[in-house]
Amino acid sequence: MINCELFTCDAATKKLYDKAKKERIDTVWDRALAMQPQCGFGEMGLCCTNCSMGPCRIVKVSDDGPKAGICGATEDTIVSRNFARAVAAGSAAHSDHGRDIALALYHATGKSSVKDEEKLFKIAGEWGIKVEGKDASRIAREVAEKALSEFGKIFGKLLFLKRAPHKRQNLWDELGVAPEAIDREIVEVLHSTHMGCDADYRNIIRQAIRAALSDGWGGSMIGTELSDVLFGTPAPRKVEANLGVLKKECVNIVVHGHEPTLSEAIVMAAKDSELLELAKKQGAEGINVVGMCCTGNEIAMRHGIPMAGDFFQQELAIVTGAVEAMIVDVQCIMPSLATVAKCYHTKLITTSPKAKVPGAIHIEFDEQKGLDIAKRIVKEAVMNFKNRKGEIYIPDVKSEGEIGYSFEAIIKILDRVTNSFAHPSGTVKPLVDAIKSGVLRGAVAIVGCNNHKQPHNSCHVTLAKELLRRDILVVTTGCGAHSCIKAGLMSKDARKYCGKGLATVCELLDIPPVLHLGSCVDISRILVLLSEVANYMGVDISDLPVAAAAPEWMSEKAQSIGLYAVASGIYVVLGVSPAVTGSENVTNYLTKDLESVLGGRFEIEKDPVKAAEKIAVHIENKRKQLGI
Ligand code: SF4
Ligand code: MSK
Repeated sequence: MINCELFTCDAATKKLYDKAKKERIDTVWDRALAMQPQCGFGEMGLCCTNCSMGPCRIVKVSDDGPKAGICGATEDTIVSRNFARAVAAGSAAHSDHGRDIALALYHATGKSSVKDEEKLFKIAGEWGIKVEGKDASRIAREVAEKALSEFGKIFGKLLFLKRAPHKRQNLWDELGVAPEAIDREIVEVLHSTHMGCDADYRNIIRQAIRAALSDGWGGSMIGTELSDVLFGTPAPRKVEANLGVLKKECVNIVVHGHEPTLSEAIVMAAKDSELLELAKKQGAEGINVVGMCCTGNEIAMRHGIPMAGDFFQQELAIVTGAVEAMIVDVQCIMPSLATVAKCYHTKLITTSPKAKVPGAIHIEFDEQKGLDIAKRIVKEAVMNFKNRKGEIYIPDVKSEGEIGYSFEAIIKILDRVTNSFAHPSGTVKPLVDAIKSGVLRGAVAIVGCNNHKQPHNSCHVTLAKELLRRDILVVTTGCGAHSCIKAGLMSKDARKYCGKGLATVCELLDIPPVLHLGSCVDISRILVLLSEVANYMGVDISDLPVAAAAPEWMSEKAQSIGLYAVASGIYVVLGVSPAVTGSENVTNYLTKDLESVLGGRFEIEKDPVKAAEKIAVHIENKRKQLGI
């Protein structure tokens, strides 16, 4: 059995892991232990299954054994192909999310279906869509059409690339990595890495970069921006977090996955008076909707719905015995949920034709009948309340934090300071001033998942605290955000972890030192913020004293994010190595050589304290180069 003291720093996780063991439920940690030792070929990226002559694997640990695949593919070719395919899959996931949001906007009718008209008009302006004489719903449809054409247009580059600093755009053009159509970039990775096609690792990574950029500056950005148009641009608000947000006396519904279309409808349905009445008739005090993983971020930011937990807590939510339904859509949904749910009364409800799980109930979601379907799903949960069995245990562990710092919200906060000094509003000037003066040394994005190869939550939290004490502001998304809010880092009280400079900035702006920017697709908000700062300073993103870190990442999406961040000029520290170490050339290319090409590079550092040290050195170097 696992000593969970060593595997997580989160109190609720420890308590529920103990319950799971008592009830003989296997969790992600138990399966990881059973998996040891993991395949060394796979871990180094040296196994190829791209054709049926394989699988082929390259032996590195001794002089004996194959040094090339049956077709003659070298370790460089095999490793880079595997990496590129992972990036393409990650880009596909984010981008398909973006496409679904664009489709939802396209089908949305009526004026009330647009929650942020200002953003709608802004995007329309950026994309050359005339707005005069048209109502919001017509403009929304035209914006949605244009967004949808970004996936398959025949000619021209992605429209959102224009948001990047000019120097960055020119560099992408020079290098031939400016993406054209999102689907095409992903298809080209799959084609060029097909058996007997591209064998040059640099060229394979070049195409992977195009696919990754089409995620960050394409699919993800469309996902974020059009979600804001449809559901509202987040603004700061307080929420509670961790599994202690479940309520014993209520019907508990956990919404888990990524796309806000489903979760928005569930949040609305749970307020329906008939369903509330029905819940009371079943003996419940009410209906308690909580969010998990990125869905948790989405509905927390827009509705103040509690953030129940991160990727590694999904099974444990069911282990409480208090969850009537776990409703999922796409991405990061462990298939094990069906097995765990069977041991309790929980109904696992899948909703996307792209993500069905054997053993789950499937109720397909359709945005056009969104509320009706959501009510049906919520009713399933309500009627399940009386079926609770066994011990109900909700750990009394939760924290509170401030979330919802969209780019627009940050600008509004900066305006408060700007206005008090009678400077022009709507700019990042106060932020730039703080960086230039050195009160703030720089900023780091801590993003990504959980991974059994790293202690759960503690890498995110340790890294964040190490940065804060060095006067480095932290922004966060995804499951990194869950870690930080659970550890209390999104409360104003967390200023106690900051150096003097950062504490002063936080006090002046009345913000916590770790800013929540949203879900995984919302890393595009960070790209927008960095571009704005770089443009204001007249430099490129790669010149800024900033970095990114994914200390506990696991998904293919994280590999795409990492690569688009590097290609945008950012130093990216990974706590878990991607499967590239089987090729010295590919590893060196990603962790060293790319810096001279793109201004960004990967660093692999498992230890969060050492990662913080490396990031601080990088930030100070950038400051020196800027002469500040
Ligand atoms: Fe082996 Fe080459 Fe086929 Fe890969 S593509 S499985 S290396 S023969
Ligand atoms: S949900 S991709 S585990 S951050 Fe976006 Fe969390 Fe990673 Fe999924």
